[in-house]
Amino acid sequence: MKKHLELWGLVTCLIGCFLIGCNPEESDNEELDTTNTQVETVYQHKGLNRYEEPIVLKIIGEISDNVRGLEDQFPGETLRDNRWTKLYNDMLGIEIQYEWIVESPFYYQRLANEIASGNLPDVVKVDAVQMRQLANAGLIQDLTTVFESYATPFTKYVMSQESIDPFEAARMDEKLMGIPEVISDLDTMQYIWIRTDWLENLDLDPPNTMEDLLVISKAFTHNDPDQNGEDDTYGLAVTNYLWNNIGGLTGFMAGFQAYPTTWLETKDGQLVYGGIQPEVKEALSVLQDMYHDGQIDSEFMFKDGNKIKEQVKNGEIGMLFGEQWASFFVEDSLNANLKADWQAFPIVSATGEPPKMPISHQVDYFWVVRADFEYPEALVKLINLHLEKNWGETADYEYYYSTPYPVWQFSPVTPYPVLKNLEAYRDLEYARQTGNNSNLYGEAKAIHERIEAYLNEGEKTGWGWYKTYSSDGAYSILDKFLKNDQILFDKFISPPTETMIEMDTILMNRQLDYYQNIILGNPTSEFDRFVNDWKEVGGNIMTEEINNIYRND
Ligand SMILES: [Ca+2]
Repeated sequence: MKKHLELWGLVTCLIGCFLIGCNPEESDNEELDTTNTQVETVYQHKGLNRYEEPIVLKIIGEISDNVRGLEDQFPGETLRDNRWTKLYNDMLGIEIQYEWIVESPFYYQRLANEIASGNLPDVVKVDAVQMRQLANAGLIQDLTTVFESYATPFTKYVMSQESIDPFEAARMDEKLMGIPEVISDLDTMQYIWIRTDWLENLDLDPPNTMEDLLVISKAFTHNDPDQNGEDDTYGLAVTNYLWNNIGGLTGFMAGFQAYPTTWLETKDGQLVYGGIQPEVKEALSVLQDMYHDGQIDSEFMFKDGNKIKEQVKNGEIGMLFGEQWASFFVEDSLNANLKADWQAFPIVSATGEPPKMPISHQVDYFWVVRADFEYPEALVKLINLHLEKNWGETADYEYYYSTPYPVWQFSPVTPYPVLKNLEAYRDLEYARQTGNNSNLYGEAKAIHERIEAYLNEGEKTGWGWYKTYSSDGAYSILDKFLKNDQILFDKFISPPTETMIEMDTILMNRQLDYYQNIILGNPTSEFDRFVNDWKEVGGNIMTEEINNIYRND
């Protein structure tokens, strides 16, 4: 891990030096020379070579309001035809053709139907279960050699930044059956986001322990934290789905050493499921008390993320657990109330031990290639060029990634360096400590400018960036958790086992039902019933399968 971080520093330096080399104040000739040399070196790799005879690559796509917004923003560009498809065509000789594009909510259903009827495009993104089914049916090809020989050093480097090897989840019988879509697992770290103006109104300090947190939750519920004389606030927001990235309970339960969706290693080297461990029962019992006391909305079972967002905006919520981008989730409350303010705080412990945040590996989707597609390396070339043009030596970040409109969403493949946000924070922090901003570039520079606009000109859109990236923002907490070894990584990485494919959804739903009902007031002894249920309905077999894989690795 540490080695990776150091290496990344080197890469950022390379990019920085290159950008300085391109300073428009230098003479045209010099600029041309530098650029040409860079382009030659980078693009000599066969993973970035252009097909002599351009090829067609058929894919499928989904369209959302985000993408439609981009199409409005950039007349002449559409999901089918834009700066990215043009780049892939010009530089690689790959013509992207969408077989179909549907609205996001219908995408996965349509995809499932197409797979069921055997219609596969040349390249497609699927989930782990679909990948296994397609591989078993012989419909997708082994990418082991293709990736090994066509991925550029930069691509390989970026894909090794995860704390685990993301390719492990894509390997079946030693064959690489898909290219994992690597998502940052550290970005899923949870924080306690608290209305600090309410803390001030009630003369309370931020929480250091779970006990403090429970006092705050109670006070936010019963002591009129918004000082409007009405009983109209909740201590803690909880969404109906208990594992949401905002409004979920993963960060709360971690304080009790309860890790309900994580596979944990016992002292004797066995993997056990966190969801059936007794610590969860204790956490649920505390949540039940909070619910009974009115600190959690009596209608939380009907509240999804959007409804919670509305409650936050209306000033009903004083505290929630959420990821680093929760700043952008809560910022609406500032429009409704000029005094409203929020801050991210570290999760707290009920046990006296420093809390550990459980983090699962974020490899949910995989790019696969149809068995009889002639150019499997084309997928790797797209990935190479996407990374290179955004973060590589020849990056053009403000044209291809963020203008500041998120034009990267025009690209059919969107890999990114998983540590980029944390690194941006570290670069910003270094600049703040040294008072020297001249080394900020690309993403860190853009964030710096947004924060400055907020601090100096009161530009509201900079507030969220400030709360996430400032010296006491969310990433400062992540940085400390990493340094203090307070991250607990999920031990299960492999593709889903046979029983998992069959039973995982059923077991997860059952777990959610039991947990919700206990919070709503069912006796906590129901937890023991759940544990037996879980074991009998497939959990025991699943645990056995997982331990077999774990032992063999
Ligand atoms: Ca009130």
